[in-house]
Amino acid sequence: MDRLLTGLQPSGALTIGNYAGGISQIVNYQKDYETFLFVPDMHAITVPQDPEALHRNIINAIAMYIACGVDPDLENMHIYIQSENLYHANLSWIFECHTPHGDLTRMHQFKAKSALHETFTEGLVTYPDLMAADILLYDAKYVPTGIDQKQHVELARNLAIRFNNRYGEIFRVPEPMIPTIGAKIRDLQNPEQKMSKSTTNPKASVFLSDTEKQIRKKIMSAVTDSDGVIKFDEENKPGVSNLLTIYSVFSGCSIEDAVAKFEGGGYGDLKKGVADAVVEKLMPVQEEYNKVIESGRINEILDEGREFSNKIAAEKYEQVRKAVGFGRI
Ligand code: ATP
Ligand code: LTN
Repeated sequence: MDRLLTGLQPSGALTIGNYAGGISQIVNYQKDYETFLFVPDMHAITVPQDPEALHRNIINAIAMYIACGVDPDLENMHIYIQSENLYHANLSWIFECHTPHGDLTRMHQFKAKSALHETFTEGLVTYPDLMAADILLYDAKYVPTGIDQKQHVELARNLAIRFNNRYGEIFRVPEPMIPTIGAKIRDLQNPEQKMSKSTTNPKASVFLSDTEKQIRKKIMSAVTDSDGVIKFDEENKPGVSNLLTIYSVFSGCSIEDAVAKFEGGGYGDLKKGVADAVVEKLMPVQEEYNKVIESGRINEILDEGREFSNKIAAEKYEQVRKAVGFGRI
């Protein structure tokens, strides 16, 4: 079975963007692949985190994956926490020593995040090397993500190719798996930007854990435009196109069907339709979430994931260690 691998940072509560770009793809493909789904807590500390909140976000993320339909009982599903597997950091260091600094500072995400603060950590620079280690340790074939992570997966591909050329065939070259609809859900208040879980504007992102009232309020106050026409045109009508995209992701219909359903009507009706679709999907997810938290199963799931991921990663790391000449023969 080929492998799928992805992670969603526990840097806050998960958003409908994280659902569209990451979780829903895992749910759709989990029966066809061996799946490695992990919480990249080491990535989260590239920007400051409150330790208590970080612990909580990690567990809540696992419960939310399962509530959204990730099936921990599948034999080929492995759910784990990045920091519980020390091989990620070890391989990341080796990758840092094989990556030109300029390749890292050229990354879109680095540029965007480093611009938000007066100073930034070295971890924010080397973040894609850690992400490459996350992926390449497991010979993943596909990496399901939103469009924002495509560049990082490309860096991982390049590292794999360069490493293989220099040291012999060690890594499988992974491919990004980007959804055709929902690869970039936009910020509701600033549709030029992607929706993000660590936003500071409380109206910008819909969280999977929001109440029905919050969801409706945020969607009804989404920024659109003033021409009053409902059509899909991401460049000229990003706000309206975003609403159509969210409708499509949450109702399961195509963009064309979404346009056909709402065209000719007002933006108010479109927003109400989008809010209904999101509420209809998320209310049962939230009920399931509470059940998962109460079930007390999360530790057992994570123990299995830690054991399994460490076993696979240890084998790959041993190959790398020998190849680069570390330690004793
Ligand atoms: P942060 O605000 O902390 O950077 P984030 O909301 O951008 O977080 P990540 O943890 O970086 O989320 O991303 C987890 C997964 O969700 C990745 O696969 C990413 O591509 C995807 N994703 C994030 N935001 C969106 C979005 N707005 N639309 C589609 N996919 C998204
Ligand atoms: N960088 C990703 C999270 C992430 C990831 C990964 C995704 C860390 N390691 C490996 C896919 C594969 C993000 O910020 N969304």
